[in-house]
Amino acid sequence: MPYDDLLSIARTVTTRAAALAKQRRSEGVEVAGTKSSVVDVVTEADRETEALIRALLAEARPHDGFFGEESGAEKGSSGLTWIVDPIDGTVNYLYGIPHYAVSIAVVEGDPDPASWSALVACVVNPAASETYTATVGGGAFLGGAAIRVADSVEPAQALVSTGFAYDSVRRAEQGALIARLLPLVRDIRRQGTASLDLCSVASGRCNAYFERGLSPWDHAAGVLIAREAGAQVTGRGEAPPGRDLVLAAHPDLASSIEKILGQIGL
Ligand code: LIP
Repeated sequence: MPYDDLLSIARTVTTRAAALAKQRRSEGVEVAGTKSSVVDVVTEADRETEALIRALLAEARPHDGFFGEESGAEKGSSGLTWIVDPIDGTVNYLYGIPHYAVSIAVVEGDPDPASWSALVACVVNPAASETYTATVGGGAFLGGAAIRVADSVEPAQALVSTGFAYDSVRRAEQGALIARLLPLVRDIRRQGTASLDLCSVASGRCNAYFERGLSPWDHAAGVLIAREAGAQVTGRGEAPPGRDLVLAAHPDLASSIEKILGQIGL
């Protein structure tokens, strides 16, 4: 397969980083700083894990670019860029909730979700010993098993996952929207880790996921995994998924969910 080498590197690096994150979690985790708000935290483990990923990728793929949550971007010369969230689900990680992941994707083109082409993705939840992978055109996998989105359902039977911003004003708006959505669907899940939310749609554990305000590293890998599992993943309408909106669901359900979200004020 054309992307086997990249997939092997992605899996090895993500797995090693996830093992480090799990080890640090077992030793105890503290807040090392805050970013956009007092509840948008970073831990030393975030920084240490990204440094490990950066070093391993520099050794394996010295001419590729890098774009990580904690240490920013570095342009490469190969046309490929690694999009890295060293610990997605940082608040879960801080509290010891076993639902966080190392998320790594390699993309072709500019490191801009509006235009990049994702080639390979790997998301590892070390607490659950689960590894999701995908290559473009090669399908999506949980461990060695191929995964597919759940069959389409009516919105009233849809289990919908979402997430909220770190900004309290945005959260008030998002909470009001969820109050309007809740009676229109089966139920809501707020699991706290965008990459795993997208993997939940890919593996049929949720029928749909939507969130506004995500950073590129939050969704880069999960979008490819969900798409390769048969999900439609977009922004609004035909727009690509990005900071304005990420919406993932079975193609026959996605348009109904988007219509409902529009009717209730998304
Ligand atoms: C998180 C996302 C989650 C979102 C949180 C936060 P982080 O990323 O995975 O879906 O709801 O607000 O953005 O900050 O843990 O890397």
